[in-house]
Amino acid sequence: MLSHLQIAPEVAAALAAGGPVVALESTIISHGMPWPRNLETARRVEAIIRDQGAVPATIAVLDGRLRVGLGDAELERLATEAGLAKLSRRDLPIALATGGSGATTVAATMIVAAAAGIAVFATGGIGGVHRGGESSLDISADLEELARTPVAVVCAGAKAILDLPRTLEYLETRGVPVIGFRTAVFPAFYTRDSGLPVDHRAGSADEIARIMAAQWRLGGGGLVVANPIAAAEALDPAMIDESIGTALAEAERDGIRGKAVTPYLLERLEALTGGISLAANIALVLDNAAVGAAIAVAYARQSGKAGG
Ligand code: PSU
Ligand code: MN
Repeated sequence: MLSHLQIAPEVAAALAAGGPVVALESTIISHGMPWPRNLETARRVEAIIRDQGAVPATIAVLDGRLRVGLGDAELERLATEAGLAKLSRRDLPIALATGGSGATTVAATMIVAAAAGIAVFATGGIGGVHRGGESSLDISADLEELARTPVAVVCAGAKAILDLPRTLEYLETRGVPVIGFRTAVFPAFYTRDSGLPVDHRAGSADEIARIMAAQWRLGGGGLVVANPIAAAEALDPAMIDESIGTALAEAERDGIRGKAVTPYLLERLEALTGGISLAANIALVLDNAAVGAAIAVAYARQSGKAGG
């Protein structure tokens, strides 16, 4: 796999110096948001991470290469190319061997980040157990990846298109710590409170960095760092619940299955809320980038001290 890894010079230099780097996924660009807000957001996320003193590393597979750190032309390609593949863990070997291209999900981004030596990854929301997952077995590969791959994933929880109680049960079973960043409850993406508790409320980036280090000294895998959407940007729960109900019914009616389910639901939700959900989505992604950068800075500082 390492022979397919192509790390941008700026990212490689930061990693070699033990400096802070934040990985970013590309499925959010190609399948999670519409043009042109997707490209605008991808650029703003990178700028916010730089402002906080860290180096952004957007991850994708381009022409059979695992790319870590993209230039503007590549971001634009991800934002505009029609029919770009969505790549999760099982799709990576095929893309590499056939010279394929695609956007990486949370799971695939974690794999590439870990291979490059990046400890922190910021995104919008993770995949999870879909509603009805107890019979369909539609459970995102993101959850298995969190169980095995040592990367901290900063997110605004998971969308309520999913079965959030079962998602958290699954993470507990697979030994994934779920840390609230200044919250004691798991956020539900567009809203701050799913009504479900997290394992621990962390008050600072430093505290999260210490938990990451302890997790990895224990030989553990990933961690979920749940950062709720800002109160001023959060959506009305009743409004978003209704749209989610409609989107789920449409997916059922249209017989959507497999990896098409999540992009379908995201697109329908955006349309059903008339763009309100997109504004919230962008706001929370930008905030997760800032928190991810703060954690990467804290982790790099602590690792530097620990390593002498
Ligand atoms: N949830 C969102 N926005 C997204 C995704 C999930 O709110 O863009 C994307 C992420 O890339 C995530 C993927 O890893 O969907 C999960 O897809 P699946 O359920 O097919 O594993
Ligand atoms: Mn699925």
